[in-house]
Amino acid sequence: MALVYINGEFFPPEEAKISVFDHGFLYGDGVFEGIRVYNGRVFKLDEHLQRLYRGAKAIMLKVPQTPEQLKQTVLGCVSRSGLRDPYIRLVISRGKGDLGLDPNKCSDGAGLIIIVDKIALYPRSIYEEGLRMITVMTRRNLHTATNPAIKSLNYLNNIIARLEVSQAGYMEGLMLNQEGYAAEATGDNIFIYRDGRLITPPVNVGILQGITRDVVIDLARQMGLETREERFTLYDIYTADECFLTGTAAEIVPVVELDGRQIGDGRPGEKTRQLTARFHEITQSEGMAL
Ligand code: PXG
Repeated sequence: MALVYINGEFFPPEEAKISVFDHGFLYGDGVFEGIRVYNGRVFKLDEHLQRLYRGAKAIMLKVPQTPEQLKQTVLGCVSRSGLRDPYIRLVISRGKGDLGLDPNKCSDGAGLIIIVDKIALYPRSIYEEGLRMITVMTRRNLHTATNPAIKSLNYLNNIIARLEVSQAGYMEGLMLNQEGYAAEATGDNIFIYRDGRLITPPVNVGILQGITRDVVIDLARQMGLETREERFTLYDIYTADECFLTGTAAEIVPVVELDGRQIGDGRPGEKTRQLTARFHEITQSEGMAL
C-alpha cells in the first residue's frame, strides 16, 4: 500500500500533512529525489542519495540523517509498503519557519518526507511508437542562478516549460540553454545517435546529471558504442538517426519527431531498442534488495 513517512512517523497518503509554514511549501526551499524500485530492489539508491546530499550541501541544508541512516530509512519504507515496484519520492524541506525568506528562522531543522507510491508517466504506446516532441521557448535556467544540477523543490522553470508543452498538445518538450544548445527535456535527459556515435549534452550545459543518463552512458560504452558528452544544436537533433530521453520515471523513451521534423525513419531506432533491452535487464537484476 502507498505510504508516507514524515520525520519518523508513517501515514496513509490522505492523512499525510505538513505545516503551511514549511519553507518547502512557501518557497520551494529544499531538495528531492525520485527513485524506482524494480521487483523489490531499489535501483541506484547510493547514486540518488549522493545527488541528494550534494544538492543539500549546495543550498546549505542539513539532511537530518546520515547517508547510511537514510538508506536504511528508505529501505524500511519500501518494505513496509509491501509494494514490489513502487516509485519513491524523497523530499528534504528546509522545514517550518516564518513568513520571511530567511532559512535560518527554520529553527526545527529540515523535514524529511518519503512517499512510496506508483508512477506511470507515459502510456505504453509511446515506448512502442515513439514520442513526438517540440522545443519550448522557456530556456533552462543558468547555472549562475538556480543551478539545474540541484534537484531543488523549486521546479518552476520546468513547470513553465511543461505548460508550453501541454498548450501545444504534446507530452514532452526540449529545453535549450541560454546559448541555444540542447539542454534536456522538462523532466528527462536527452541523447542522440548520429554518425555512429551516441551523444548527450555535458553537465556544464546546465542540466540535471540524471542517474539514468549515467547508467545509459555506461551501458552504451559496455556495448562498444562510441559515447560522448558534447554540446549539440537543434540541427543535430533534426538530422540525427535516433533520439531518446532518459529518466527514472520515464526510463528510456524513443523520440521520433522534433518540431515537425521526423527523426531517422520515424520509428524507435535500433540502438535505442538495444539500450532499452539492456536497461530492462539490469533494472531487474541490480539494485539494493530490501
Ligand atoms: N532532468 C530533469 C530536469 C529531471 O527532473 C531528469 C533529468 C532525469 O534524471 P534521473 O536521475 O531520474 O535519471 C529529471 C528527473 C518526479 C519527477 O515527480 C522527477 C523527475 C522527472 C519527472 C518527475 O519525481 N526528475
